[in-house]
Amino acid sequence: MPRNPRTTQGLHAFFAAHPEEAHRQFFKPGLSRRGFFAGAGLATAGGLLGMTIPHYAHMPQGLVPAAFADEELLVGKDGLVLLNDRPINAETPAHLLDDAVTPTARHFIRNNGIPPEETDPGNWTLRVDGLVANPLTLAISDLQQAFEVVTMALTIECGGNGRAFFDPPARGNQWTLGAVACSAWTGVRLADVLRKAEPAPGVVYTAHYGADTHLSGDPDRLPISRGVPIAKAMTDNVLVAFAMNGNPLHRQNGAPLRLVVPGWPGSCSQKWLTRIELRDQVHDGPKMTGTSYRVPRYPVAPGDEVPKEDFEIIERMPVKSLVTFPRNDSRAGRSVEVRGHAWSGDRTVGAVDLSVDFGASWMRTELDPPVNAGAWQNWRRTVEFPEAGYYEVWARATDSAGDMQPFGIDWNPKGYLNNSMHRVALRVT
Ligand SMILES: Nc1nc2c(c(=O)[nH]1)N[C@H]1C(S)=C(S)[C@@H](COP(=O)(O)O)O[C@H]1N2
Ligand SMILES: [Mo]
Repeated sequence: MPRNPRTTQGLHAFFAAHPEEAHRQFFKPGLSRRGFFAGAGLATAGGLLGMTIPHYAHMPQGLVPAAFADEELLVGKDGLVLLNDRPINAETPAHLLDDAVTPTARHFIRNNGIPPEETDPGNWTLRVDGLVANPLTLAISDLQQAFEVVTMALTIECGGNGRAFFDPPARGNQWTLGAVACSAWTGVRLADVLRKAEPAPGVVYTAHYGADTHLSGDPDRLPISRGVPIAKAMTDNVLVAFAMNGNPLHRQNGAPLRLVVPGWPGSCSQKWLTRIELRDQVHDGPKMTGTSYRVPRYPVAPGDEVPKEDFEIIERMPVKSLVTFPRNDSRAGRSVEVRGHAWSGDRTVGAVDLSVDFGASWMRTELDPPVNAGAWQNWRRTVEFPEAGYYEVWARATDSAGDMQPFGIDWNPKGYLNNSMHRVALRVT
């Protein structure tokens, strides 16, 4: 194998000798199509592309056409930007989050491991055990029969949404704005399920387990297992969900069963859910400890080293808003309806204000109440621009407790909780 395969030297030889590895090194996204294209002759490849490939003779065997690179990984998704293909992580551009309720095709994907292959809802069971008097093993049909089925619009935001704007940079997926969504989830209340299992006195925390596998392939390692304090788990907008926007869950969003814990880091919302354990201590599964989904308990200066024992678990997500129209760096006339969403974990948003003069003055938007607890709130305002030229639209939400979005980031080592204002560039003509 060439020592440094990331050069253009030897590409054809590398592909010929080690097609799988070559593909991983040269053209990461699209790896999963490799097998499909390997051995595809000119006619097949051309047929798939809908036209001939004039330089087919020079095309390495096994090379996935860039035209298809992200396609298979993001089947059923529309316009998502792939940040990583192993594990799959993809975010939604802000202007594609314009709908009041996020369509499944535009719900971001955040995977820590490899989703399960077997996701037949008829064969799925959820185990509820640990510190309970009445351990349960429930099929999805049992959940549907034993408990009230509810549908709620619920906001899921990744704790690392906005990490890309940290300076000095923070390691991890470089999410910009689009690791957030508010789909309509159908399922049963986690509280009802836990009550049936009869939690014993002394329960303090849940532990969530899913069927995805660790990137290492080691069956004894879990990619992620997080939990929440029992009081949060008993909140009546925490769902065990089997449908999303009226259809079965999308494979990448946890099919056939997942938790939806609105307002807290998305990592609490275990996908491919197989087990909930009740514990008499704070859960210590993978991604619960160390610096995962944790922030320093006190403000730190950018770049500061913080001792591990000074980190605490992130609970509610902070107040935030997103401008979904107009699209960043677009052109518009002198009158524009600016709109978007706002949310604040476990709270409601009291106001969203806009500035088009770099924060010198602010104007209030029309803000809807949440359709239910845990849903983001939609807002809009028609803005008249005094003359043609370059403007920036800044949006700033304030929540029911008076917390207001900052101009800049409160830096932390792992790049969590970035709720700084969204700025949208607009060229008024
Ligand atoms: N089993 C399992 N559940 C999981 C994850 C995962 O990797 N495996 N990722 C979590 C994280 S970090 C987030 S932000 C949300 C994202 O949900 P989504 O992919 O449906 O948008 O799922 C959470 N649930
Ligand atoms: Mo996340």
